[in-house]
Amino acid sequence: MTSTSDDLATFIVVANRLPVDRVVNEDGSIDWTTSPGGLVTALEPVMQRKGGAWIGWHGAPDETVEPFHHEGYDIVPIPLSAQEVTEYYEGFSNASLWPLYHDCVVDPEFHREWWDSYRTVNTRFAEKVAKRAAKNATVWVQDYQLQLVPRMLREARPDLKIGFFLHIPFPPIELYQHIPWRGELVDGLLGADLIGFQTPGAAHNFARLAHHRDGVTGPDDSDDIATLSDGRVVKIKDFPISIDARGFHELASSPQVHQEAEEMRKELGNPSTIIFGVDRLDYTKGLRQRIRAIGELFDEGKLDQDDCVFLQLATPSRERVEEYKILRNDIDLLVGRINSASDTLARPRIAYRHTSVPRSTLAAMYQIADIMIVTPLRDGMNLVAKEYLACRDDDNSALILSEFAGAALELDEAYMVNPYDIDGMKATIMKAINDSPQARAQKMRAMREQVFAHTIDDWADSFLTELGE
Ligand code: ADQ
Repeated sequence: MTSTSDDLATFIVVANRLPVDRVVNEDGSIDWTTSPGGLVTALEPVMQRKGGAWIGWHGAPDETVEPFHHEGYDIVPIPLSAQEVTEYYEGFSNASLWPLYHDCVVDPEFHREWWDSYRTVNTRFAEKVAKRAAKNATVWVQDYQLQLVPRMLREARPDLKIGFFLHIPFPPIELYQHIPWRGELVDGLLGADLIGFQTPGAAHNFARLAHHRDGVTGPDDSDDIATLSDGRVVKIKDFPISIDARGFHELASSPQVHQEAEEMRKELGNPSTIIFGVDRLDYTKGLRQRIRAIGELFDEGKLDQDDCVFLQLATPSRERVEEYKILRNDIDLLVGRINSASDTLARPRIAYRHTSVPRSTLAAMYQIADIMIVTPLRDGMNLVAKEYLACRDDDNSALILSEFAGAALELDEAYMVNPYDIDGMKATIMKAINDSPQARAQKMRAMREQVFAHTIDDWADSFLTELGE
């Protein structure tokens, strides 16, 4: 591990979490491995290509970790106290902002001490970046946990080029106005030179809000530029995120993954149809509705359990936040109830695993998935849908996708569902299973083309070019 504590960087990514998890080996030595999750999957290849520094929390409360070098770039850990994890991270970020930005699919809670903690932690991040950034460096701030950082940084270091990208949706103004500290959050973002969103709708929602701030002119419908009272210009635009499509495809094509897929299919009893879902265990992902719909199809005999299995993988997520505990229990109960209604001992209707898996195992699961089901109630983008397409070679497969995922705009050939409409979802699942091979193939080809034509590198390049990197 090389210390990099004095190095200045010309390119910096700032995110709540570092892209690495600490692993303590049996002999007590420490290794850092790449952590799972959408944001890391998206940005790791960019960092490996560009170098520089990634500033973020290392995941252990009340601990200070020295900076180190990893896979071609510097890792700069920011400490958080246990109380800050509770208030800034689990509280304001994940129990206030996260539900509100996802259309209030559960009620957001607001507490003044959570907000104070959010501000304190954002200040710490901004101070660290201000220290590590070389003159005129480019700083790319990520996501909803750090919305105050652009403005704080602008005040400390006007020489920097500052970009901000929001990975989750941005809600309509009518919901946003509920936040007691809404003005400060918007001003925080307006400290950036460029603010990126997943979809034009999200960019438009933010632009409408910005327009209402004192001294801000524009943007109007024909314009994505806000001009502040000091004459500074802020660009507001959509940059739909994507994946390393070729990387996923190569992985999925390897003999090891093929073999793992074959063994998995056998373990599941060689059914003729495998329906597959994989998500962080999050209430925005629509798991309750999806499982209910598939359970009913089994009950009604439309899906035959001698011939069909639903494989659902859920990654543990935010396990100390109340709504996530409730969700975990609900899903356990729901799956248990559906499986216990089975009239055979042979195999369950739903093979459910609450775990994270290596990327190669995930690629094998994409390989055996005849039907991929992605049904969030609201999602910024959704990388799983794109990963599935990149991993498939044969066209005899189908993607079922929620119209409320950002990805639905680009993947409009998918079997589209409204996840709140259980009957509609059931009908679409049956259509995806029973459609002609030609109809399925035509859809798969069109969507695969889209995913290979707009990769993660294109996303990063277009954002950074717009920022003037
Ligand atoms: P997430 O909400 O985490 O991302 P998503 O875009 O689907 O959602 O990304 C999840 C990532 O985690 C995928 O790369 C997937 O392969 C991986 N993953 C999921 N379950 C796993 C498991 N059990 N084991 C291993 N890996 C697993 C947030 C936003 C999204 C946005 C991304 C990127 O909520 O809307 O698409 O950021 O901007």
